[in-house]
Amino acid sequence: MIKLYGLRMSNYYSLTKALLIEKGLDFEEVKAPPTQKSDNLARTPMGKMPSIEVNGRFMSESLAIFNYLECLQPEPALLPRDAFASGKTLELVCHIKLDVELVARRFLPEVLLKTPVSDETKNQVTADLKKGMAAIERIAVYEPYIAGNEFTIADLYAFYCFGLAGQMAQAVIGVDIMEGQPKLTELLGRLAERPSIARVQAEAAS
Ligand SMILES: N[C@@H](CCC(=O)N[C@@H](CS)C(=O)NCC(=O)O)C(=O)O
Repeated sequence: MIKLYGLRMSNYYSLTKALLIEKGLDFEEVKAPPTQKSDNLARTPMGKMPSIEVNGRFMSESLAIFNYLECLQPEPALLPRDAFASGKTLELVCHIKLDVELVARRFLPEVLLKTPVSDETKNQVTADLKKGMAAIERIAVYEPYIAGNEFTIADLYAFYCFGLAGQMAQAVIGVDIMEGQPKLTELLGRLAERPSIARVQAEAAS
């Protein structure tokens, strides 16, 4: 059985758990905080969460784990069959991860540890977030899912990345990244009701 390492408070752990549920795969959750201890580094070379263990072998990075699970359990498919549409779906994932979530993550020290970030960081993150959100608006489809007419891995990244980025931007700079994004707001509300995501949220709160 697949073991999922990490903590339920993590957005990427939650995403990977929702993915395992979507794929209908059996898995076991193992509590493992992000540390630089050797046992954790053996599972995940940057010490981050999540990671998985399969028959004594380890893998980190949610997108790599997604690729593995998609090959292991092709149905239900979380990428479109059409080659170009599949690439476009992963293009969206990259922009959500790199140009929104990772940008807003620079506010984490202030939000989690109460260590204020500098005004320079605030200004840079404000500008970069605006650019990232505009980039996504240019390529998001919303018909009715973010990459087209099927639920895909990009919807999971949208749910778990925009949620965290939005909370951090609101807390540190008072910016609502969802302002002027009615389709994205509607999508995130709809995704919250999806059984996989609802279960992950409920279990994280318990
Ligand atoms: N690119 C990684 C990001 C994982 C990540 O940022 N995990 C956070 C928790 S959500 C973490 O472990 N942070 C602790 C650290 O950076 O040391 C993925 O997609 O899995």
